[in-house]
Amino acid sequence: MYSDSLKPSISLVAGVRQIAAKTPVFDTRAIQKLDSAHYLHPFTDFKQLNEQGARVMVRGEGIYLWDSEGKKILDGMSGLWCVNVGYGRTSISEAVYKQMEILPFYNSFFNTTNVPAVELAAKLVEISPPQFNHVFFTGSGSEGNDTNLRMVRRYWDLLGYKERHVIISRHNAYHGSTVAGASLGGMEGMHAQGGLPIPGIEHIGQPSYFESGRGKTEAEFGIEAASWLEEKILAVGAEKVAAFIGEPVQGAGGVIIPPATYWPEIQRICDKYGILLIADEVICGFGRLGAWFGSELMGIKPDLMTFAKGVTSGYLPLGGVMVGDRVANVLIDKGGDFNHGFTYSGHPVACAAALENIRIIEQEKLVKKVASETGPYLKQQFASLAAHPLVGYVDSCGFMAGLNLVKEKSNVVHDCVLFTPEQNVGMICRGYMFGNGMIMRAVGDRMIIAPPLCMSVVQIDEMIALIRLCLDQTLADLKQRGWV
Ligand code: PXG
Repeated sequence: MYSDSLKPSISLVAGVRQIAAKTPVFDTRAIQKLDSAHYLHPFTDFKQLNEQGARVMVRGEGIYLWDSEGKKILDGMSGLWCVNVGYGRTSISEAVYKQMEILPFYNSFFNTTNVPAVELAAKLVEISPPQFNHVFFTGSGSEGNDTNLRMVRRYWDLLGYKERHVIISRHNAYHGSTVAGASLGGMEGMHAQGGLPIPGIEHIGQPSYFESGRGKTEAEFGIEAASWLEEKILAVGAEKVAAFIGEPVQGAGGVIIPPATYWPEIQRICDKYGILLIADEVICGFGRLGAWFGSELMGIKPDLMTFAKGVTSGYLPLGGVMVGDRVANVLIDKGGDFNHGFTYSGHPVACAAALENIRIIEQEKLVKKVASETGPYLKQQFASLAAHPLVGYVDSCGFMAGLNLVKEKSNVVHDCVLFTPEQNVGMICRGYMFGNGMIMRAVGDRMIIAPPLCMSVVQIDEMIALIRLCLDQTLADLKQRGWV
């Protein structure tokens, strides 16, 4: 339990909205000190964080968070792309508590199973595209992509194609932080540490119109970006290529939304060479793009789909792979033992959380809302930010959106004058966002959001007003520095 100095007490701070009366108040400095002393955070410069002290989040409700200082924050990133139904859903906590009381754990090895895992498998099959009738559970998205790597190689081995082991992915993709996940991903900073990628993984360019589409229409660029896959297949040798993996919309890479022509062309190329298509739906799944899965929106028919995050809205760790009939039938009919799995595959409590989370998404029609009500409204409002003097390019897809900060605007997107990476303008802007109680991420100079799917039209207005205010403050700051 808490040491005395960390014990929560009830906030009675004047001026904090009524809802914050429930927010426990902690001794921030004491927690930061302990945090620095013992906790190594993910993707963090430890020394720098220790000097500055971590922000301590203590409570969440709907689309809002409160930190240990009682500050209310609008979470434009759904935690880490995952809290799709928003914070504070007591029905999920109740489902979890109930399952913990009945059966907190049992494994799915040695011919055993548990009721929530079975029910969830059936539910996932129900909401997935028709080619999916099976699921393999993991504890995270990274483990899901490790599973993909082993599964596609096993699939081709079983069919007698021992050479077909190469998986093609994209630069700036994010597929996780395990050795296979980081190798499949295309993050240079990750590859630079630990001798990655592992052999048998190749990367092609990402379909970023803003970065690479100069002189072309979006439609033309989509076809060109897909052609890089065919070039790579021919360079590697088609007989060696097992699969292509991609996020329908790249998340961590900076909300890279491909032109509408891109994914159908990728599908055509995969089909032409008989290559398996893996959609990494860890961010795009569970309604984020206004469909249960991003693949449906992009018009593709993947053989495997990785999921995690939104499956439980992040309330408990859970991930997995939806396994299409093409792969499942071979594994089942010819496979014998598949020597792969995790202690927490099909964890009953995580599965109970997922079932209740999906029930909420269905009951509140969140997928439909994002498709036809709040999603289009967010698109329209977010697009209005393009009028701001700092904003050179804006795009969005469902509840994922991004804008590029530029030094000088131009009607021709590719003629915008950019800031230098050293100026770190995205981080300056992010600082104003945090300062004003708004979580908006910076990926370079691209500012991105992926809000909870339960966000209302009124809350979208509140968020856009906050973003606009922060853009104004960033502009004033940059003017003062003489950068614009
Ligand atoms: N695939 C995709 C598309 C992801 O976004 C993973 C796999 C790995 O999932 P796990 O559950 O193993 O983390 C992710 C995770 C960021 C950020 O900075 C994004 C993720 C994780 C950490 C940071 O945007 N996405």
